[in-house]
Amino acid sequence: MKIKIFKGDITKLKTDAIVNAANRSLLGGGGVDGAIHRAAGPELLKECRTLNGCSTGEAKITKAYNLACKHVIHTVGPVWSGGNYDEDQLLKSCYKESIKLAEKYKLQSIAFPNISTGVYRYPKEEAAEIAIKTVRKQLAKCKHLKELVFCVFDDENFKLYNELL
Ligand code: AR6
Repeated sequence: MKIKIFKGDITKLKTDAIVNAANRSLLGGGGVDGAIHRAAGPELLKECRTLNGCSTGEAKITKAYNLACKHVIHTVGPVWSGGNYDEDQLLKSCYKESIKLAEKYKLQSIAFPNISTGVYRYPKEEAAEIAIKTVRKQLAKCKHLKELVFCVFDDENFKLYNELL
């Protein structure tokens, strides 16, 4: 089992799945969500419309259309509201449920963005600690997944993931 760090645009990755930090509507937005929808093309939005949204902490899978990967796993991270609204449990659940879905589809590789650390304002260090701890625990239960990429976009997350891993 390999855990890697990639700095750059997640839409360029050729892993079996890339994870989208979406919102509950699953109908697109800014940040990584906007980049994924732009690169995948309008068919992705069409499929997302059939999913009836997604609760915070849950995950849903679609095809990847014009992207280089095979599937997009859409998960909805918590909005940071100070830390007393189960944000940690909800963020943990995003990583766990996305890995469970990848495993259910027998995928061998998956790439995660730094869920909730952009528009949703989750403190980056705490988010990185939760992400790393949760994926390590969940990967130990997987038969198919062989590679997990943390796709970092900004310098602060790049530094944090390098230190913590
Ligand atoms: N590739 C990889 N990471 C990226 C990319 C990219 N192309 N673009 C941004 N990031 P955010 P959230 C990083 O705001 O905080 C959307 O509008 C970014 O630097 O995309 O979970 C959704 O529709 C940050 O580290 O997601 C929701 O409404 C990380 O991705 C809301 O934003 C997450 O930042 C979700 O907010």
